[in-house]
Amino acid sequence: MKNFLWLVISFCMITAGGYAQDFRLQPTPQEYVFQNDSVSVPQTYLLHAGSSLEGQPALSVLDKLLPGGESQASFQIYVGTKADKEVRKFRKRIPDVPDGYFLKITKDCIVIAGADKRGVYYGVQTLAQLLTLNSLPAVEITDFPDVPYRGVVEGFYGTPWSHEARMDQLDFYGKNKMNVYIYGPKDDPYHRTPHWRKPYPAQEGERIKQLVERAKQNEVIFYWAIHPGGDIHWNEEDRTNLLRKFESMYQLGVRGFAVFFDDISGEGTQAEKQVELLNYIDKNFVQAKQDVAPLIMCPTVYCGAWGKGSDYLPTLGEGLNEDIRIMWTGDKVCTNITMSTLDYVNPLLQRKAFIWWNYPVSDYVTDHLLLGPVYGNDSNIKDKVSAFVSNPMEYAEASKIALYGVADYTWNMADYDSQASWKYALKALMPFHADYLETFASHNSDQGPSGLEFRREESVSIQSALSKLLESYREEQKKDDSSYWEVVKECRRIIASANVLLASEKENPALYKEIKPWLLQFKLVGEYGGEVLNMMESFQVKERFMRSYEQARALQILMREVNDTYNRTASHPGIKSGSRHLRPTFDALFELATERYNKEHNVYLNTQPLPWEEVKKL
Ligand code: LOG
Repeated sequence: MKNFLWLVISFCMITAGGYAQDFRLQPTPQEYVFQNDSVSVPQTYLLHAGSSLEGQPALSVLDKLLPGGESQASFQIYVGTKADKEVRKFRKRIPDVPDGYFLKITKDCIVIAGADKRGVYYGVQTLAQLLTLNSLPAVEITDFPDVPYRGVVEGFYGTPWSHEARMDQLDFYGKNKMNVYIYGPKDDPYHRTPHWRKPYPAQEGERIKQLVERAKQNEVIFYWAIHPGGDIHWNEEDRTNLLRKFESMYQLGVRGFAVFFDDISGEGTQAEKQVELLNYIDKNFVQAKQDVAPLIMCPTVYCGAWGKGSDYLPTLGEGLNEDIRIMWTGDKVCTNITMSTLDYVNPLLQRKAFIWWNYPVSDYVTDHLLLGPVYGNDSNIKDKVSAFVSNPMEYAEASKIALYGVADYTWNMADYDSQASWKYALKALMPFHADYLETFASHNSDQGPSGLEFRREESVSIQSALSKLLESYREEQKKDDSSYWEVVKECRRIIASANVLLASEKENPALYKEIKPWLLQFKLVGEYGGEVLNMMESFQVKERFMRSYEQARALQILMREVNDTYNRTASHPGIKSGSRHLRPTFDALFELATERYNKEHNVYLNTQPLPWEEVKKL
């Protein structure tokens, strides 16, 4: 399929002028052929819409895109599902996969034929992307997702997303062809202990209603999750409590339900009891209602690290009704999803795992932003998973960088290119300053060391220069010049990026608000690097060296101050930036340069850099 991508890019370069190189369909379609021809966007057209689409989001989005429909026109638009006669001629071209669609654009017509309503909706979304080009290309696209359910589980600890952020996320999922959102923020008291038994207060209930409505408009299934395991009693009373809560959510419009048993101990963890309850809910609520999506459960043993060999998972696998989905985070809490974890767990679950991917969640490392590419998941697991949802950061807008990648990966694994996808994600968030955002994101992607031991690459493009510079300076007492200048340039780029992004609030105010403290820290890291590099250059010249030394010291203090001022959450408070490679290298160079200066001038300047925060004594 990659050839086609090049085709599309070169085609667009010819036809769409300056904007062209930026174009790409997201998520990457399965098959597409662009004819070297463009179609003028119809001012008026005759719409032939299948009756199965009446009142459906596909039609309202289409109408917004092309508002010129009339009863007489020479341009025709045919839209429908495979059940509709309007697209009968194209039935053979429709992929036989849920959410699939066939899209054809020619000089005199557009055809959008979906395997189902959501498929048509996705066809319209693809058309919407094509309409951003200066001229509409003639094209044939046959497209469908690799993974049937793709999306997000808002399942982290910490400040839940705001209502506005959630509304906006649902639009983002629709555009990126993700079809599931699971509501389960750990710190919503009505999701978990203490209030899971109680209905939401009226105002919050009203918001859920709005979310359900917005999800519908975006062809997203809105799941609401309950987390009763912290204090559930396995008796009639609590079973009724749970069903009553579900009923109250049903009344608010919710048509997807989940029950989470993660991170609990004691009575709630018993597999047999969980099975009994879930099968009961499945029979008496989910099946009985008839318009509710399959039940999802998160087990207590939700990853390989939690008790391999126990009979917990086989009990679920054997006992749970066939249609109940079971979540799984992989071999560990936070890790990439591999074929081997699925080979292990699917037979135990007696079904395909419903993947809960713990990335870019940062609740275990809240002083870090995770803005890097989505990579590391096996590309051959599409047939082994029933769904793949990502658990994000409490920063909704910043999480879109990863979610864009997840949308792309889960749609088309074989063609997924993590770097390319990441760059387009950055463009989607900040079209005018994507390069600056890239510099920032590339240095703010690793979690740092943590109990969960999940790490991400960081500062990739400058890593080898950093280590070469440090090695040469340490071993040979002489710095490697070309790496030195490369790092100098990178420090300048860091400062410039931080400045530009700090001055670009309006381009993406939500993102700005979330990342601002890290931008302040990032700028200081760049400035600190610059001063340390000056120190290396000037250790023989007292005055010059001292000026940089004092600056570097001041910047160490300022970095600590930013860390001490912002984001004072209970666990891992503060703000870290460039912590995997930049800061450690600059600290090591600071030490070496000061040692060298001390030797040269026979003085005793403090060689020890001030760490991010006071090191706690044990
Ligand atoms: C929690 C989740 C949390 C994540 C990362 C699951 C199934 N549950 O260790 O709420 O966001 O880890 O800290 C979890 O992952 N438990």
